[in-house]
Amino acid sequence: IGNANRPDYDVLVIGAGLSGCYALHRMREQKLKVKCIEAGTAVGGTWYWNRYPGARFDSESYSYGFSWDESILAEWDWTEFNTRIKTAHWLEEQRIWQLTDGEGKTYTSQFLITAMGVLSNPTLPNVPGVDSYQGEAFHTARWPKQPVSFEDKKVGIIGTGATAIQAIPEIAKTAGHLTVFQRTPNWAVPLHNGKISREEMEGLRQGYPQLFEMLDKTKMAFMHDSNPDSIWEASEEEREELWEHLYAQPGFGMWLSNYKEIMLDRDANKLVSDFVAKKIRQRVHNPETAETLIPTKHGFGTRRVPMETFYFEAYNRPNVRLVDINKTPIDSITQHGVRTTAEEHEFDMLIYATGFDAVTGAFDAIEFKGTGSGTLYENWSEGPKTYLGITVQRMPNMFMIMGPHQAYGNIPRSIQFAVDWVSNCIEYLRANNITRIEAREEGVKDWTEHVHQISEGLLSNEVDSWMTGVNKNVAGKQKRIVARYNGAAPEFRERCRAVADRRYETFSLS
Ligand code: NA7
Repeated sequence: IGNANRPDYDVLVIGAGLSGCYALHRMREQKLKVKCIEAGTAVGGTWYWNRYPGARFDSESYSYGFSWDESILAEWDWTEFNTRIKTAHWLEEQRIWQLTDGEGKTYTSQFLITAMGVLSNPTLPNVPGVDSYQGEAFHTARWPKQPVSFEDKKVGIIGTGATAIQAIPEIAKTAGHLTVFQRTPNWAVPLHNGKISREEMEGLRQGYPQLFEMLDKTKMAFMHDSNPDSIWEASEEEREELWEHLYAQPGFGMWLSNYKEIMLDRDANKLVSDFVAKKIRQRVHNPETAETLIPTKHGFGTRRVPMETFYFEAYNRPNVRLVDINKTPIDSITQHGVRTTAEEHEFDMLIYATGFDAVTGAFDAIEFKGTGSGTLYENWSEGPKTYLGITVQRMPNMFMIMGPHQAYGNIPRSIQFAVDWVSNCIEYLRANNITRIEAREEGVKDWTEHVHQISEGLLSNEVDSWMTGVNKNVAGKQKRIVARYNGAAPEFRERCRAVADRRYETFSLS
């Protein structure tokens, strides 16, 4: 452990996605000795791993970004990649973090920043035989770098979440045949993305300051703000008019700018769900297929709304077939394809769009040990407990970027705030010779209660999805939790800023 208990680094950052890159940039600005460790062979995180056909932002690209200078990315030499951290242990006596990678190499630092992403641990379906399939097989989040051809191939895809909904129309364009295995249909609405002309781009460039200022004020940090209007004060015509308008908007408008009751009131939610169901029926020619694509067990917006580009029209193609695996469940994956209770499907290629062990999954994959007994995994067995979504009791000097209980929404905007907050905190600690910071028990209790309290009444709490921490493929992830901060992003930021303004006195500092 270096000389005289001096750690190798001031700061270690796990992950070189958007969070890690910005954290690295900020730490270097502060002249700290920092190392960023990444499991992939290049930077990018989510955007490095998810290179499946059709992968794109589900929002206005120009709003989904950082507002700091990106020149760092052009000049920095990335060397230490392909390294997956296995353990992270706090050594109390020396006040340092010691990390070990898959090869047994250790790294030490005074501070640890986790920048591991919200959706970074892909999961395969828990059906027998996944290993026995002999054809080409890919998880969408582990898509190969070399081009993949679907030409004349019989392709199967399992899953109909946001990823599959982007990929299916693209794959269907060239595949010989595509079979989609659907367990839960989703309430997808049109993305309406299009090319940005030179003139438009010029206008956007001029307007960046105003754009970022506006994004700082909206509830989820997107361009679509919440709508104060009540559905019960609107006539049927007015409702239809608003919904037609939102359905024709790019981005998350239909979800985020809808009537204020739709995420809380079952009757209100039913009305908007009926509207979206009507659209699906209009767009899908085969009435039976249309009904199979309409969710019946959860209402519109109660899961992350997938944004689609001619997704429903893909089912009008003669080369696309939808299989409802509620009716005919998957028995097993075989050498040649997928066996359901009704038939054996043979494929040249099998695609798993089966999602992630989200939010806490990246933490579970590393043995985090702080002070006291037990690992972080054990201490979060009943759901995460955090202070501000950034720190954890008994994990001194550790900061989480996009950890549980943080405001997500427009993720790059949220990352930028969290990294700035953490950087400012580290700067303050160093300037004041504080070598140890830890969340206090009461702080964690109050924050966790606050996070639970602001989530009360949301219809999304009653639905299984990654947003409620459920992944049926992962042992111990069957129970719903409050995984993220469900309040408004400006309120989240205000609460974090207040703690900084009070010189972090709500932490224990020494
Ligand atoms: P999601 O949204 O978690 O979707 C995963 C899909 O895979 C979903 O349709 C699942 O059905 C399905 N799935 C998972 N396991 C199985 C098994 N065992 N059998 C059949 N079907 C299965 O992940 P995505 O990658 O699409 O999107 C993740 C987020 O990335 C998204 O919300 C955006 O924020 C970006 P289920 O719904 O569980 O019945």
